[in-house]
Amino acid sequence: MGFFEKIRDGLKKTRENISGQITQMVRSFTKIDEELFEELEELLVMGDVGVNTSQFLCGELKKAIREKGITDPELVVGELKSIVTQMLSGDDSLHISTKPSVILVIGVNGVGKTTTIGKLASRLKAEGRSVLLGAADTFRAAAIEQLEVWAQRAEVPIVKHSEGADPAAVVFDAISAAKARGCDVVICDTAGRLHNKKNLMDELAKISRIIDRELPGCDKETLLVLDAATGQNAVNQAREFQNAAAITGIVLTKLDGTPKGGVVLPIKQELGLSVKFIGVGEQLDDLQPFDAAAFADALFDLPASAPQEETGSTIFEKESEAAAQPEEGASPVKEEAPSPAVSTETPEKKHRRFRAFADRLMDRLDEKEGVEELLEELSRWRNDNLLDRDDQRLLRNLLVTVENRGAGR
Ligand SMILES: Nc1nc2c(ncn2[C@@H]2O[C@H](COP(=O)(O)OP(=O)(O)OP(=O)(O)O)[C@@H](O)[C@H]2O)c(=O)[nH]1
Ligand SMILES: [Mg+2]
Repeated sequence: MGFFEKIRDGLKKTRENISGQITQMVRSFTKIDEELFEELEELLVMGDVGVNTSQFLCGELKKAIREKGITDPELVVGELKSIVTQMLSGDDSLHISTKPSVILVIGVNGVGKTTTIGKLASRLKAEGRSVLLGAADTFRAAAIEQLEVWAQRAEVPIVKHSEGADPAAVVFDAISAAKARGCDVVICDTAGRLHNKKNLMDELAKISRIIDRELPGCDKETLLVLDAATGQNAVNQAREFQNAAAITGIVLTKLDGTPKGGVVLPIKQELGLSVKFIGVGEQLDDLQPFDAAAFADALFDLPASAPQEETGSTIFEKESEAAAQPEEGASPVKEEAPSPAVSTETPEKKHRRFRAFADRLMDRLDEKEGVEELLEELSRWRNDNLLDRDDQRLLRNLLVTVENRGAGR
């Protein structure tokens, strides 16, 4: 699979969640008006873009549409795409030119730090750099063993101590070994315990002091790894880590399989941090350097430079067509094409549609089956501020029931 295909494939769910919904929404409008912008903002917020960034995007979009005199709603998505591309552009390359340079990989438990290090080592090695790993997550023995497995896969040396050792001492030894062997890059794993603990800050500060003392003036990258599937929570994690370390870039993992990839936008816009790599799978070659234009292309449709599909239409168009003309035997959920974003809907019709949804959800909860697929729709209803009072009460009950039965996220 090529570079574009990998990203496009990895962003499939996010694309369906954001641009798929937006395209469907703008098609229900015949002119560009305030209501369209309101619905757009709502869809962006639901696509994990965050309130502030969604407002910012809509503001920029309004400006562009006014300046260019655009009146056709179908052109809105293209404009949005260019604003997103511009917003995501910036310095996304690794600065590792001194020999050796150091990459510290930080982040909370389970976000994909160790996996990312394995993939990154393999990538840098393929580029002709000599890499050495430092197992500075000494919190548990399994962490060291896991990094060893990745070192073998990437075919790079590793420096390790035993469980419970001082992480800064591991970094010291890794730097000494890299100097002795003439390595280009040292990549250090770190423990992923709670990010708001003072001991983590102290540990990172101590590691930084060792690096500065042993390699004064070296290029140092501190990459914060965030799990895209945690959505807005990833933004909060980044905020807290910004207080603990001088982050130079983000690695956003697990973009494959989550519809929450829109979180890349607030990370850039609200925190001013560049995403340098994205993780789109668990294999050695599933780490991609971040490219704003390619990302926006994959998020909105096919890249202009990529070969066209056999039919000549884009995947994106195919998806929209499929949504417009449900196949025979398609699931009942799809046939109803639920979208609170139908601008011409009367309150009575909305009420009926919501009640039908509530019935369906209760049935699934009773059967303990297929609830997951309805959660997205539930969150759309939660953001619908046009429900009447009774429906709002029912919605609150539904949310509590979902929570109590452990069906929520
Ligand atoms: N699908 C997918 N899975 C990933 C990706 N990156 C990491 N994972 C998986 O996420 C899980 C956790 O990854 P680790 O690399 O162990 O995470 P960590 O941050 O080192 O975790 P701790 O050492 O426990 O703090 C593993 O099962 C990985 O295979 C990715 O981009 N996509
Ligand atoms: Mg780890």
